[in-house]
Amino acid sequence: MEGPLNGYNASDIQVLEGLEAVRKRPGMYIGTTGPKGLHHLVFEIVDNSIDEAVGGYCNEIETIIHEDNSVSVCDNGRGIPVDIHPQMGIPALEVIMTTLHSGGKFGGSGYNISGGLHGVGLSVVNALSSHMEVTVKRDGFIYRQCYEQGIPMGKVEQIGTTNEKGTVIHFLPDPEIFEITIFEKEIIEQRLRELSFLNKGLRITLLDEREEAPGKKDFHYNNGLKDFVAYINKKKEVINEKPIYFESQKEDVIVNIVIQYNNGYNDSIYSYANNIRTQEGGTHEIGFKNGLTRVINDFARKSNFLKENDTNLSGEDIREGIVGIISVLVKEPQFEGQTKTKLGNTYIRSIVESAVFENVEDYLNENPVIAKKILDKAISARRAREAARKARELTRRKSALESTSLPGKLADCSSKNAELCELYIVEGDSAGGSAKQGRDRNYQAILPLRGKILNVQKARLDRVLASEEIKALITAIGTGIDEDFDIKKARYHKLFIMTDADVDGSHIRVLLLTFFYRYMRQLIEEGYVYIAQPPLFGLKRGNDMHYFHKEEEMNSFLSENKQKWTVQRYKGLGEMDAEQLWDTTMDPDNRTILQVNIDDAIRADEIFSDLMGENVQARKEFIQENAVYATNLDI
Ligand code: 0RA
Repeated sequence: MEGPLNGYNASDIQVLEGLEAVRKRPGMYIGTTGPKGLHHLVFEIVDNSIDEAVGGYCNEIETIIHEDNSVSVCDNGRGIPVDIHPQMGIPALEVIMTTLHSGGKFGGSGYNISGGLHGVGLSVVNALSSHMEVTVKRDGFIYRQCYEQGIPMGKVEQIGTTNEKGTVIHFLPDPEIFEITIFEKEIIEQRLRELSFLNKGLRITLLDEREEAPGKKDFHYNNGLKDFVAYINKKKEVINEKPIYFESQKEDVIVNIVIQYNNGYNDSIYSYANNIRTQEGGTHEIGFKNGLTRVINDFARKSNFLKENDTNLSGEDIREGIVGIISVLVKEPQFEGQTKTKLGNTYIRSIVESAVFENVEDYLNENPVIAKKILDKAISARRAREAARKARELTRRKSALESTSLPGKLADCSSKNAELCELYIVEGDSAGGSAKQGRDRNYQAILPLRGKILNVQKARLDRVLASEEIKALITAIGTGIDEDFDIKKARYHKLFIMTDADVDGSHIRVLLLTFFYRYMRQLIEEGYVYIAQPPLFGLKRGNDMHYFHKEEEMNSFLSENKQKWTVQRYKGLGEMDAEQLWDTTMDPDNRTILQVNIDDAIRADEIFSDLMGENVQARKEFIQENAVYATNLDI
């Protein structure tokens, strides 16, 4: 075969055209060239190894982030085939690495794992890497091929012998393509942990060689989804210690489900199709919900919990406090929806629904004491929901009667153009006063909050709606909450949480974020929510004033400017006057703000349980490094 290094032939040209298309429009294949797209490369490679594991050919996957931010993924699967591809006349390995094969995949389990978000393959990662190297151990030999920007730098070579098997893929993302080429360990770790929960028995390891003292993290769960649910509920009080768990297979469809209730009020349903998180739900999730609602009502009637004249429990009542994980494997998954994370195959619904019905029914019959607890919870959820509905109707009627019933404490801005308007939610009346004086009243509104707001993690909606602080917040923002929420009604497109830089301030901030996350999530998803960053230190010399967010920054300034400065340390917003607050924290030209983004629901749940639960140490640790859920915008 004539390689690209020594003259082109027809298949080389095809390859080059394919790679060029990927490099020209990377967004089409991996979504973005930002951090999300960068990490997608790792997941794409890992997914191929996962596919080997799903097929039963591999039980170990090693991931390494190297010092130069290149990544290696190593598995003990069958190894990518190296025999000559009959049509292309070159080794299958080279075909797999360099061509955008659409449709049917080579080998694997038959459950196409990489059918997810973008459905790209190894060749896409290759095209977007400045350097890539694949090592295959197979049939007694070790083979290797290297590539630059997807182009082979020579043929597949036999470089040694071995009695092992497997594949190692090492790649360095191309800085010409990506805005940033630094991997975040936590993002990779999160996904690897999730994958190992979803594939029980599989061992996945992660080593970050950039760390000072690198240590291998090992994810290996022999109980799969049962371990997953225990992980999610680890800080919660559970109602059924022994989770409801089953695996079933009908036709080609493999269904794995776990259910465990906690004493909270949220429902947390995590669904997966072929190991891909189906954020937008789909037929498997609908089948799950239908099956569960049917079986619980059925059981409640048979056991005389619901009397003849009682209406059925609603799905929502039945799901209060539930953590449910649904994982299905489907031969030809159809992914739909805006982000292609909604499973579309219609026949899946009834398969999951009847599996849930049968298996949950058995569980309830075998565990009558737990069954009673679950029914009690659903019935009290129903009662609370009734009360909340009445409370909500009351607020609806009230706002219909007095249409300009904005809260008295709100100092609104004069502009009515919501896109330009900003709401500062400020801790305490005194800081609220400074903010009111310092603001630009054209587009900045101030809402002072007094003291702690209610912890919505621990209260049902009826109590949430009874809180004055929360009512003021809801009316000021204008969107309504929960089922009534409508982002188009937002009166401001930027909401700033401005609290003191102390533990109370952090706590209030987290309470507000929890409230937004539970009842106005779209505000967070659409990037409306920010955290204001007042400085912690000020240096003063005559009229010269410098502000700092970090002590180190102040110290390095001091060592470069060895005059005599008066140091001010701001413990609370109240210590700054109106002008200082404007200059440092509210003036769009000078302020530093953090945009809140929470894309991972499991991580978010974990964070909020840490923060809102009883674990004080976890809370402290989190507060000290709360940049985890915020992106520094430095505007
Ligand atoms: C094509 C065919 C076969 C395996 C693979 C690809 C394969 C790909 C990757 C990617 C990462 N690790 C991998 N492991 C295997 C099946 C070959 C056979 O039938 O032996």
